[in-house]
Amino acid sequence: MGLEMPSGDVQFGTELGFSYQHSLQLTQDGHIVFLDNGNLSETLLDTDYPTSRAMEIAVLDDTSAQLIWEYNLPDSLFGFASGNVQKLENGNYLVTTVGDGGTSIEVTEDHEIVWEGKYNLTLPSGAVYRAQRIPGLYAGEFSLRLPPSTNVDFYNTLIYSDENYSVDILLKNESDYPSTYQVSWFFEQSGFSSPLEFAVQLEPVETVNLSDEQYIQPFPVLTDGNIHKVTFTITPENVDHLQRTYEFHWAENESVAAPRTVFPGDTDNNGIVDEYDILPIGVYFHNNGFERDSISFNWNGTPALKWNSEAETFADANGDGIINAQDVIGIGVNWGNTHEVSGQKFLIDCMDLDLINKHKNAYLELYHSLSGSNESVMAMKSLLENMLNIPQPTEFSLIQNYPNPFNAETMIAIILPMESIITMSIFDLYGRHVTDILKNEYLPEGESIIQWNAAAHPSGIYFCKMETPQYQQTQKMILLK
Ligand SMILES: [Ca+2]
Ligand SMILES: [Ca+2]
Repeated sequence: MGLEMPSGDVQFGTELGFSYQHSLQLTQDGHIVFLDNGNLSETLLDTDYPTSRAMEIAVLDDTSAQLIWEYNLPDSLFGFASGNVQKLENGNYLVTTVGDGGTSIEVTEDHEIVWEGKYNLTLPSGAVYRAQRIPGLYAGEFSLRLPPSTNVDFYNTLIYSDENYSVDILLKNESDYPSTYQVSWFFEQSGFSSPLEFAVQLEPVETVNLSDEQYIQPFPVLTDGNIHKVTFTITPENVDHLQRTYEFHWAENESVAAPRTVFPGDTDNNGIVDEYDILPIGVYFHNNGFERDSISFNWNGTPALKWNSEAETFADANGDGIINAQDVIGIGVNWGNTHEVSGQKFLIDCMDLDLINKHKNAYLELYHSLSGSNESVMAMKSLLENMLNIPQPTEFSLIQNYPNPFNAETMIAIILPMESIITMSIFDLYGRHVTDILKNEYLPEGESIIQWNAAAHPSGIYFCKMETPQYQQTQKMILLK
């Protein structure tokens, strides 16, 4: 526009004297910012060398514009083509030129260069076209700062030193964009059955305390002698891959937080693995607690987080976080092993009838889970038989199935005076062999329950025949569909 246009259509602006122009930015106040490549500046503006310029103009009306700001680039940064100017939020200008291998400079209103970037490109193979400063590549980045506390570094357990037990959980937007974060948090053992969720909107670098009233209120800091586990999952909206989960435990003091040492199978922690170690498993049957790092019966002192009831910590022999019949295996595996006792013993009195009766069903389930005839199994069985007054079978018996008549599933009980090899077959009313439910299988001494699903067979009378090398017996059953 420094010259008359051949078309004759452009009637104004020639006094600005620019020659070749690249890229326009419309600013928020309606001005136009652009780069004048300045190829003809020596002619039009009488410069000493071809001079590229950054310019900001205000268009006043259809026929007039006003120069707001301009900046002449030094000789070395002359850019004959490409380049652009971006007015930044701070009021400075980012000027980009192909000059000197490609250069961006940030220039203040007063023409001071406050930042420079070199692209080191060589024509013709490489040249900078335009450059834009953006707030950041990663929208939604964040950090979560956990409460100030003493970290005992065991399963990420924090100890509260603050006598008010106040808790700050600080979420910071680490990106340069306003971001919304979905927060899902879960406080185990607090009575919440599922994670609680809410959203937080944060400006760039803004920090909020998630413990504040509008988010989590009140944050449940408990001083009940237990370790509490807290899980936070933060998901920036629309940036799911940045989702992170934070887990930590907290305890009110060192003695609660300190690791307990579990020898798998010594469930009462009295220093020896014997039949009495089945007793805590019955008392704490199906209770849940903290898992250990690995599930193992290795006879090592394994550090474990204290469970709510400390005794339970030792009853979970394998460390999977639940107390069940699996943990009895640890007694068998480590039978007779001893260790030096540290900490409290948690002996269960097998003569305490109230306690034993209260957990009778658990003990019966454990009793029936015991199979085999090695020393540990025999000793535990004998202990439980005495405790629970379980009569020892002296005879073989095939008990009438239940339910009967049935549709289409029924249960058949077998009682054996010793471990035996069993075949159990079904015959129809005409004596034709229908199926084998058991074929030469070993069953333990005592009672076993066998299920038969007759869905594939028609209604009618069937006979169930149990055979062992020493004994056989048949029962009649009615399938009614
Ligand atoms: Ca023991
Ligand atoms: Ca377990």
